[in-house]
Amino acid sequence: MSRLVVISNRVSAPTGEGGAGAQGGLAVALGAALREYRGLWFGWSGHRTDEFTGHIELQRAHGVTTATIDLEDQDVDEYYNGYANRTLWPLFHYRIDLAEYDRSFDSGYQRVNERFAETVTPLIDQDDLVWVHDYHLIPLGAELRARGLKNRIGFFLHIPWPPGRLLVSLPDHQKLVRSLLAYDLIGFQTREWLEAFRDYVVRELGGNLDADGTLHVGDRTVHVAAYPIGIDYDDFMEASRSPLAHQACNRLRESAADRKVIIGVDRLDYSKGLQERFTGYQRFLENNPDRHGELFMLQIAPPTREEVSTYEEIRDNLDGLSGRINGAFAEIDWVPVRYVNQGYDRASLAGFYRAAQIALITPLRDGMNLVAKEYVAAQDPDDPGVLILSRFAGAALQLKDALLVNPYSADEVSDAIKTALEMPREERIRRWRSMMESVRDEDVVKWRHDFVAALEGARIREPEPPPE
Ligand code: GDG
Repeated sequence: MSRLVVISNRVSAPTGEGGAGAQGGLAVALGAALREYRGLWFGWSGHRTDEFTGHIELQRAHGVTTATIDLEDQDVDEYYNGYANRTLWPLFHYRIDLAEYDRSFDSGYQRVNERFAETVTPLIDQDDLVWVHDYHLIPLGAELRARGLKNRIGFFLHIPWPPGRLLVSLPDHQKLVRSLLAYDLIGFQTREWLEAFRDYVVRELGGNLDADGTLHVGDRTVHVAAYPIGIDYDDFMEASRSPLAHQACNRLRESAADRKVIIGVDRLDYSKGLQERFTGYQRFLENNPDRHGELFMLQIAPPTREEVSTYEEIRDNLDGLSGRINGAFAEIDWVPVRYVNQGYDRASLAGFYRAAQIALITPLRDGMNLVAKEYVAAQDPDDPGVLILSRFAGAALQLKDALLVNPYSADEVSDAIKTALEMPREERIRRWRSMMESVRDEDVVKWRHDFVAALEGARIREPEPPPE
């Protein structure tokens, strides 16, 4: 079996059960993938240094070797807080209004990708499979090729791929997309993002598409496909049966005192549609005064990317909005919104999910959304809760038995809350069973097996002829 080298922006050292550190969806998914393979995981340590040295910190924990490098301040500002999170993240989530274009971001992004390539190349053996993750590292494959790597290299995009009409607003968009053609395999979360990518390559780069979905552009052949990511089902089920999960479930149930709980768990990010969600809930309270006191909303939203100003703004807005809703509707013995800005360990989250009769997960755009799948997995089979899910999350294509809503419509969100509250138990069970089947069968193990098998099968690059 080939060794697997995973390269992503950040490396979170795999923790034991319920690791509070592994908060991002990517970290959760990759920790699981690497435990099984004799994996090496390379990326940024998250630390800053005065001057880039290329020093690699190697560690072995829980069966995974991690190799990390520190980055300079300027790298972090231009690459991570700049091009990745001020330019690509908003653009790829269809928010061209928030995307910032700045040449220094562009050059910082390129420089860090070169630094990654330069440092990781000596760690890669001839037979290794290389799997690069996400929008931070799009040009990395091309940089590895430029350093002579002939290995099979795959790329997986965890976030949406935007429609061509939006992508062309990115200066040098062709250069960025062309760099992707250095990979042997490119994976997307859903068919929708896959098709948007193919359309772009055909229209803008003059590519041709085979009947089996292979793309040809000039002398390059690239396999492209959708691999929907799932949760680490077995691991999550174990966490959800732990004493910590039971304690958390009881704690929430006791504090709810027979009131129904509507739960939301999201990184504090504008793509997650939190303001729209609060507004939808507010509409529900306005339309249904008879139901006040019967329920409350628990929104858990740990802050992220605090160095990017849009994230500060969303935090201020949500503080204001939750305060206004509580100010307008609270009674001396009832508060309609519990808004919590801290993270919890995974087992506790599982307990909270189980105690909640409704999950309200309404991203405006989301590559997949693992919280929706975790909520389903945590339910009591005899008395499951109802999942209200945005139709713009990748997960909506699999969880078709959720109550699917347009997150921009406060009325639809409000109606869905009412429907969920009134849904008979038989219907809840029927919907839950069908969703649970997909969560169980299309889990992270299947995701990584499918991707790695496709990468193993991807064309082995012909050795270049020796120089004349
Ligand atoms: C990106 C894409 C795609 C959240 N709060 C806490 C916590 N979490 C965990 C959740 C879940 C994960 O973080 C979030 O995953 P999502 O998929 O919902 O969202 P992103 O972070 O935006 O992830 C997304 C994903 O990559 C994977 O490909 O699905 O579309 O945007 O697992 O449970 N975990 C802990 N404490 C918290 O407070 N421990």
